[in-house]
Amino acid sequence: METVLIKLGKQTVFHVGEASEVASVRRAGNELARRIGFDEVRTGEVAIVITEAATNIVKHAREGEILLRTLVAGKRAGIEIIAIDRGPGMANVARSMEDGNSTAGSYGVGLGAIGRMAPEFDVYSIEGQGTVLLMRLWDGDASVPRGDWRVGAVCLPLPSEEICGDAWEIGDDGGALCVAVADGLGHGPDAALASLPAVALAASRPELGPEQLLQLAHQALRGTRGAAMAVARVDAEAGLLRFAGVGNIAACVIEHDARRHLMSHNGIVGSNLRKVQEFTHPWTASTMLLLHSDGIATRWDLNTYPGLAFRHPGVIAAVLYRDFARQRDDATVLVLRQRTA
Ligand SMILES: [Mn+2]
Repeated sequence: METVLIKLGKQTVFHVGEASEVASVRRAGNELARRIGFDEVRTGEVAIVITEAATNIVKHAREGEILLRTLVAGKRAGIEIIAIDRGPGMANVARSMEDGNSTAGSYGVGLGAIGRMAPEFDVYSIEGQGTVLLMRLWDGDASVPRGDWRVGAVCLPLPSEEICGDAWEIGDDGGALCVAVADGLGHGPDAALASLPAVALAASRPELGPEQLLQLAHQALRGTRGAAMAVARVDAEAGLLRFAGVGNIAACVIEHDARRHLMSHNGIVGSNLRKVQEFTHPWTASTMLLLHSDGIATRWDLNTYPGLAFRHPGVIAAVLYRDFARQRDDATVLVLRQRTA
């Protein structure tokens, strides 16, 4: 049986702007790989992928970020590496990746190596706007665990904080997915004390609908600072999405180039729940669900990024984080769609 849902672990961010920072993110990747039981060969590949991606950033974009997290798919463990920069980008990614075509010292030299090491690799690059790379490496044989869903997420604390006050979770009740994003009031550890238990309910009680989950979270969060929270239930077989939100979590469904906003009511889960209202929306194999906290500005438009909607959801999340994070708050972007091929 194939794994339905690939679990994404907590993310860490590394600034990359000089050789010593390339070395520290490589060390962190090494430690992560060993901790989750990668063998020596795979650990070495993680180090090469991180080094190439980070070196590209330093050489061509001057600075950027690398995001690391662990992955779990059934009995298999993996590592996700996302590289983000606002550098010169590439005019033609496919051509840049062919080793024979990359001029010595160009971005493409590193990409060729990364493509050979990472069985899952996606790129979004626009000339003059920068590049986002997503790589996933897995333990065991060369096969790649394939879920029925493709999930991408960035969830990071504001730059001065260690602990993220935003949280997200996906639960699976065997038929439908239950997706929750919460933003604890303010930021830091006390915000996390509200957001973490709120989204944990999506994983522990995925069979509940959005409205019930918000009511349950409201009870669970009494005595905490409270949180903004949005819950979506996606039933692919029934072709239906149910949604309810309280407070400032932006949510929308994107179908081809049309974006439909999903409405939340004002209030604070845990202290002031005036109204919870469920909305429904048709769901098709090409629908994309996108949720983000208010650490991301709302003025983004996927249509201004040619081809981005076709990239891996993790690449989409990283591009929006790069270009719209407000920097003064924790930031979360969650993107979900069905695997079609
Ligand atoms: Mn916030």
